[in-house]
Amino acid sequence: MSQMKLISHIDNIPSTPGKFKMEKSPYIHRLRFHSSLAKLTFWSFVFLGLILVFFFRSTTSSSPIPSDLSRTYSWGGLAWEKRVRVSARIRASNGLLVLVTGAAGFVGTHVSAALKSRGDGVLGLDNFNDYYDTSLKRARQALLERSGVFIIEGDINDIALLTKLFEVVPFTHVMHLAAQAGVRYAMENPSSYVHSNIAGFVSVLEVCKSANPQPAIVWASSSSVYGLNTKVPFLEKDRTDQPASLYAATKKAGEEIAHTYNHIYGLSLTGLRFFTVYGPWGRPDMAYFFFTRDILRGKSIPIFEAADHGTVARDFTYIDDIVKGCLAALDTAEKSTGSGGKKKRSAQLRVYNLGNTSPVPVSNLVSILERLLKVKAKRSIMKLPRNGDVQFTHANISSAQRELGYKPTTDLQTGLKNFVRWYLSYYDSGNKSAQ
Ligand SMILES: NC(=O)c1ccc[n+]([C@@H]2O[C@H](COP(=O)([O-])OP(=O)(O)OC[C@H]3O[C@@H](n4cnc5c(N)ncnc54)[C@H](O)[C@@H]3O)[C@@H](O)[C@H]2O)c1
Ligand SMILES: *C1O[C@H](CO)[C@@H](O)[C@H](O)[C@H]1NC(C)=O
Ligand SMILES: *[C@@H]1O[C@H](CO)[C@@H](O)[C@H](O)[C@H]1NC(C)=O
Repeated sequence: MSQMKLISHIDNIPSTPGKFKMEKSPYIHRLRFHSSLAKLTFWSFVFLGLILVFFFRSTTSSSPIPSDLSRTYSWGGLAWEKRVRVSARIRASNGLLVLVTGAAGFVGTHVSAALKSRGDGVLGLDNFNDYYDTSLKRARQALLERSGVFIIEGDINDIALLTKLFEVVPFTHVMHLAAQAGVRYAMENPSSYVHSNIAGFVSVLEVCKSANPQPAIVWASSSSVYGLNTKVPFLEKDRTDQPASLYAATKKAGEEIAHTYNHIYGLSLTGLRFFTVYGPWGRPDMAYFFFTRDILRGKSIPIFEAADHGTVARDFTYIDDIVKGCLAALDTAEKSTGSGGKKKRSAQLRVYNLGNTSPVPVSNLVSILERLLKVKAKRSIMKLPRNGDVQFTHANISSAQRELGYKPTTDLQTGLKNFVRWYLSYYDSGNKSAQ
């Protein structure tokens, strides 16, 4: 590490040496001390060694943070490539060729199935990390397999794997949904957010920029980028510079990174700010999901309220509406304009809110669940902790409406009814081990 510091100190030497007090910096003394040729050679080797160590660490670790740091994936081979090709086969006359990252996830599964069923070629990618019950991810994988979608098991940070996939299939689109989600988990495992939402996104963009032809990319940002904003409804052009969680900060970083890759390499990029997505095959870490579980088990559920008994509300958006928005974003995406790492002209850069435009207080969500489950909830009212959750979200969706034809049609009652029906059949049909 001291080599790094040494170099940055050398960079900091001003061009007018008289103004620079050398005595103040111990590193400059060391520089003088080490200035013999032998010493320089020695430090060169140390430095080279460090570079090699970093290089190997970054190429061999394809570890799926959350918890299992040692896992690596095997991929490749003729049978594997054949499965990739079959999964990516287009059946509709003007079908797209889409790589879906995070395909074993909640939104990824629904989007993959919808693309496949309308005749697009679809290939999934997911690292099946254990942030939540992996058996649910496996069950979604089985569901997709039945409809002909193959999910590659691998990490979006694995550039060799991504490059290989683009060699086998000339994807026209990437639907990038792989991410570390969750607001509170960011305090437990901050590096998983950096790994998947920042480093992983950059890997995806690096490979897309080098692909020939470059694909258009649609990716999931989040309503959480609106952070502590109080002006509602949230509009795309509102400020997004006061995130309330590391999760939100990494999604905001993603939007800036998207701008850069669009600007330099001509990648067509569309960010979708999802607002609290719910529905069948949903995420067990989200309130509507674990409220359902805990109500059925007779456990008390925490209902947060803001200061002065303020209501906490969410703009809950049903999964089918989100899927329509994702497909419309793919269908309206213009081609990327770069090749060989250079852009030919400016490319499309978009960001849209995908919400439902009707925030519902969390206590109403619980009342709806009570009615659907026919069980009274044990409510325990608690202060909203200041660790990432914001008091309310509310989307202005007029630009998605105008440019994507996005129009949510499912209200919370109807959507939760579908969720509860799924939940009961998934966990109760000989399956009491709901997690
Ligand atoms: N569900 C929501 O309410 C909501 C709201 C706003 C934004 N989003 C965003 O939408 C996207 C999809 O969310 P979701 O609810 O389906 O979450 P999810 O956790 O169910 O799906 C994400 C999937 O990505 C995979 N993944 C994570 N890191 C990976 C990596 N490094 N390499 C490969 N795969 C990796 C996970 O295994 C998981 O299956 C995410 O980007 C999320 O941040 C979701
Ligand atoms: C039921 O849940 C368990 C554990 O969550 C899981 O292993 C299994 O795949 C599920 N079974 C079905 C039929 O969905
Ligand atoms: C949503 O934003 C548009 C501008 O894009 C504005 O005209 C409209 O009034 C907003 N809607 C609401 C409900 O604030």
